[in-house]
Amino acid sequence: MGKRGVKKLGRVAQFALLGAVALGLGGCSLPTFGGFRGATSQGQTEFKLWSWMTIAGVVVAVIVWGLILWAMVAYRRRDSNQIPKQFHGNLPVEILYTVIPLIIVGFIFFYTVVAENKVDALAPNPAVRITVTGFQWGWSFSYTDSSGKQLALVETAQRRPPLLAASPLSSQYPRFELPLGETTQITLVSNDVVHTFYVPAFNFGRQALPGVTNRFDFTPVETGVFVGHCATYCGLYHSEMLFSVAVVSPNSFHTWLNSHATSGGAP
Ligand SMILES: [Cu+2]
Repeated sequence: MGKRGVKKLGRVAQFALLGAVALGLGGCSLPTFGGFRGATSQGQTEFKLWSWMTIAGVVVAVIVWGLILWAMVAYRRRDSNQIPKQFHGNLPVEILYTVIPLIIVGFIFFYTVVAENKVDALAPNPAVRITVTGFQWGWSFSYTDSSGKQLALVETAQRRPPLLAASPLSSQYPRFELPLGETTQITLVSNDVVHTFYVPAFNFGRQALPGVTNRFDFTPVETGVFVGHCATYCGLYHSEMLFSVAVVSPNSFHTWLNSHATSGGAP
């Protein structure tokens, strides 16, 4: 590698570093790289992981593309009669390109485990408990107290669904509510086959498996109405397994809960 080559290489590294620093300093104005910022604290954790992994990927890509370009330009054929020096094997380089990816994968593994532990953490005393049941083809959202007694119920209208193909926000699909800033624990089950309860804006999806109970928490950090759908093909009307979730203030939430109280009454 000539002096000029080293200088050019230094410049490529500088660009990569500058890019990473600019993105880092951008803070909350980080581009989303096609992801959602996350309307729950769990979703935000997932978004952070996604962002840093994408930034790391971009940095690696810039370095790799830079090196390829540099090699193409610096070592292009100048003399049509000259054959490049022939050799094979380079132990230090081979060790380097084995060790660096191993370190990168180690980092990704570590931060993924940390993020998933946060996302999967269950609050000991959630403010709200909902049992979500997936069935062919719809959802039921049963609000319960800590003893499992049902307080309120929202569910897909019982019908052999003709294809509505309406927006998930349509009143023909169920909408359940969550209180802003409070933790809701979801108990997810399936009545028949495998479904996936998926809310893109929460950066969260989990399978509803027959015979298995999945539990997870949502702590919304943003009010709004967010669409959700089944994300595992589960039969003819899979595409009709739509719903929406509204995040509202705790006061409006309790008013809403009372208006949906099942006989026996909400608190
Ligand atoms: Cu489904």
